Amino acid sequence: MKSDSSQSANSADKFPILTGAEIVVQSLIAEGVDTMFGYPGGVILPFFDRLYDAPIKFIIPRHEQGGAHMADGYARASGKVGVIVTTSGPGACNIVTGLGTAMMDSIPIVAITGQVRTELIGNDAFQEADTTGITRPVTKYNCIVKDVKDLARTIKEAFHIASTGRPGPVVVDLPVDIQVAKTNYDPSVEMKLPGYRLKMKGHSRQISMAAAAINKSEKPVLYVGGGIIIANAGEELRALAKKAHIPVTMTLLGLGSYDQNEPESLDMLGMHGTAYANYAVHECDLLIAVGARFDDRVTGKLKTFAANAKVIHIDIDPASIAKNVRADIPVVGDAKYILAELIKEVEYRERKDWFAKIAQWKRKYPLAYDKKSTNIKPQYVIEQVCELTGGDAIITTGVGQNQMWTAQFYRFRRPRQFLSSGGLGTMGYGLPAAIGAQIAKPDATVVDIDGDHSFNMTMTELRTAVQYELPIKVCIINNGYMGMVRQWQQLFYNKRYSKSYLANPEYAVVAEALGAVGITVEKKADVPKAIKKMLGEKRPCVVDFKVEREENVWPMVAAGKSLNEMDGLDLLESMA
Ligand SMILES: Cc1ncc(C[n+]2csc(CCOP(=O)(O)OP(=O)(O)O)c2C)c(N)n1
Ligand SMILES: [Mg+2]
Repeated sequence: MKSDSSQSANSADKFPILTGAEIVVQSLIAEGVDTMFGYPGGVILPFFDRLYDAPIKFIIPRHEQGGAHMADGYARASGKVGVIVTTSGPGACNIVTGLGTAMMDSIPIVAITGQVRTELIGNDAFQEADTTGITRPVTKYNCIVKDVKDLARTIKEAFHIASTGRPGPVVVDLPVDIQVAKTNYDPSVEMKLPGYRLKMKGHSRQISMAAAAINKSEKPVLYVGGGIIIANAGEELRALAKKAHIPVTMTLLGLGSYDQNEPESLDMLGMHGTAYANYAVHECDLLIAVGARFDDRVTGKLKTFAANAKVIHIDIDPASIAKNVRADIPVVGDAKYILAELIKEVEYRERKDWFAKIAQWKRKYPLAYDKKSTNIKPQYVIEQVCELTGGDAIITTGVGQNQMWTAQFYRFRRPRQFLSSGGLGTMGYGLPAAIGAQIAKPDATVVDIDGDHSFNMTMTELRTAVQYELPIKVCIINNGYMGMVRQWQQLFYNKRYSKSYLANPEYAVVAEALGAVGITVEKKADVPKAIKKMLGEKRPCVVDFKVEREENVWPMVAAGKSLNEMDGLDLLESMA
């Protein structure tokens, strides 16, 4: 017997005998789960039967992928673990994209997938899929439960692994016979994870070395990622930047970790980052990376990335350190703790020349677009959404130009405000993620700023928002193109717009048919009015903005170029 061998028959007696399905329900309640997402099917029915009267809110998406993104949006907005349940085979396969999205962005999700009877596994049984095999590369951890006695412990471990260290998705594959088998349920069962060790505190000598380097630096930059948000270290980041007087640039996933209205903010860096962030990183003498992983969309050409800088790399995941860029001072541990320690040892420096130089870049190359145009500029729509929501909404996005413009033109103030698929770049993420976020934060204004083609991928979930009376808003930046693909084809494929166009439906009509409010905006003058109407709606509301079709995102560091080799700067300068 693998588990519970330490318990005598007598001590086991004091625990109630439950079915596997009941044990899962009890374990979820014990983990504090009050909301879950999922879709039923044959081999998960014993579990669904126990959910019939369980005190857990249950949201049924229209497609399991949508459910996985909802769990992800719920997790990002709340900081809690998102839970998704599916049946075997097609149900489990449908969440692979959602798991990959969460994996790349370090989002805690527990997926419970039904599986065929243990005796049938490997037989090509009806709706059998090798779920653990298929999901291994897109999960932090996965397993199949083959003995009901292991079940309570496995669920506990799943939540622990998903939510600690560098978080990520975990799949627990649950054969139908295990769901009906019975055993004693011990809620205090201990986890058995001897190989899973967390390093939270960081080495104190490394921290002191980092502080000394900061105190000595003339031209430091804080380069921060999603790790700050995951670690709930926003306040510590602010305190460090203020106390030591250091400019801060954020990755796409880091947006919200530092208030962009503060003078230290350099906004986003990287391929479509600001010129002032990219120049600052290129010229800095000390790069302090926190909870960021030097993704290629951030670094551009590795050889020349922050080439003259000493690099401090603070991350909870030792595998991320020095993976892409050398780390002169690595510090492994939790960002919240390490920043709190760093703050104690850093000193204020004026760094007059450095801040003056940055101010000059900010003046010369602000994010800009043609404000005089009579067409609806996508950037204008996003600026207006920002203004009319007071910069306070929770924003989700699709992938492509819409996502980059949102990152550029919405000014984020706090963690967990911007939810976007960064690592995997999953089109179709925006709408279901908004649904998950609205469920996590019922009182918040949640706006999905989406691309037309991204929206096309999961728009069926609009009906889910209608059914659960979630007042989410969707702003479709409708350029009629897979805009980012078209931009690359324009710039790098001689304007051969090969297969980057699809005929779209009238989204307002689709929205109305699904029970939501639909608005179409074709004139620039109608943009603010439409946004105000949208914000006042109690039902889900879709606004279809027919924007300038061939607008591009600038600046741009073409793939493989250095951060200081940005295209589009002359344009920004002329519109500044
Ligand atoms: C699921 C998926 N398939 C393909 C891509 C590749 N891709 C990246 S951006 C993009 C176009 C997105 O079009 P749209 O949603 O209309 O956004 P826009 O760039 O026009 O704002 C495509 C096809 C992707 N990121 N995700
Ligand atoms: Mg588009």
